Amino acid sequence: MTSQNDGDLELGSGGHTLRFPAIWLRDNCPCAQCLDPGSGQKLKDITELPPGLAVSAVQDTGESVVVTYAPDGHRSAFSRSWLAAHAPGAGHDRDGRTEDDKELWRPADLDPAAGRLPEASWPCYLAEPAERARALDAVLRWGFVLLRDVPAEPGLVLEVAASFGFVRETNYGRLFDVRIEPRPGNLAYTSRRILPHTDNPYRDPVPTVQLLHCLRAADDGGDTGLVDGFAAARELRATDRETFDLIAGTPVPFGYQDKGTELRASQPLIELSPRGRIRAVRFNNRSMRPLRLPYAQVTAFYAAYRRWAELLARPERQLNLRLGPGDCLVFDNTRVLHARTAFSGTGGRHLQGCYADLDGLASTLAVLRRGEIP
Ligand code: OGA
Ligand code: NM2
Ligand code: ZN
Ligand code: ZN
Repeated sequence: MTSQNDGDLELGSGGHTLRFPAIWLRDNCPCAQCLDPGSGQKLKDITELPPGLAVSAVQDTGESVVVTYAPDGHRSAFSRSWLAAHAPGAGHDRDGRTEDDKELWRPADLDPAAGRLPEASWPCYLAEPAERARALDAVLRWGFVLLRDVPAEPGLVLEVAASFGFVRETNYGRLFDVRIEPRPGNLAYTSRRILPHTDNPYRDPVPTVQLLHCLRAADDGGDTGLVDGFAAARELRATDRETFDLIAGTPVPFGYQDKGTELRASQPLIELSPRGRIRAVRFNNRSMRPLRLPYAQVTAFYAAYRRWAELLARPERQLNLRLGPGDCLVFDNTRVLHARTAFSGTGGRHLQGCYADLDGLASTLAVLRRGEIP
């Protein structure tokens, strides 16, 4: 059943009524005057559409719905299935990046012994599109995937990044070597313990994907820990709303500098979407800069920061792994925090890392899925 109601279109679909405002229909008109047939891109700017549009007539042929508008008599032919799939409605405007589209976890949920660790073998990943889709889906859903059997050769990490997206080059290079350096410009390049953190909060936008590929492991230590920052943030919201609100509402300055670099960015440690949902975490004590909050707010912020840090550092939140040569971790740097234990100088521990982005990863996954039967 279709009808014109108060200048809008009403369409019966699966037992309920979908309602389409005239301006919405017109902005999405698929005719060749409104949409470039080659690129599918819009030709008309919002200011070129007549104000006060209304649906003046509707012709329903079952498969398609033809709408005529007042005041100019323009006509749009929509397929019924397109209208049903794209109808405006509450909750359909999610971007896939918030807690609403993730599986939040604790280590017990990902027990390797029970085969629940998100992992894939690199040769299978290369050979099988379905395996590639499963691995990339794991990064979006669980926040990481552990790729096994990536040859422990320098530069391979860039091939892994190129398999799903584009390397984000930074001041650290296209790739960076994580190993002990004589004059380290970053604690990464020492054998020290590094607590759970996200990388590069001093950048805006931050790299949303990080890769770490193990070429050589330490004789002792250098174990990896992963923490689901969204799961921790949800717990903070549920148990201590005041702290959560303070953390989500206070921009924190981060910085990094060396001879050729001076980076600064200021963002809250928990970032919310416009709808107030958890969308990103940033956490990196090493690179926090002096807070410039009003005096009266500083002490309260530090108390909240301590509570948030304690929650993130709880052992029961941390998934412990030991990367061996050939293991490559691909993770969501806006969600999953990573840590390493201190390590011995013997063994020549050497990781190579690089950055990339989630939008490219999601695009590669969507294209892979075009081939699948829905
Ligand atoms: C880092 C880091 C991980 C590791 O340097 O930021 O997280 O395992 N390193 O050395
Ligand atoms: N490195 C490993 O974000 C950070 O400063 C963490 C990043 C140096 C590229 C370390
Ligand atoms: Zn049109
Ligand atoms: Zn790091």
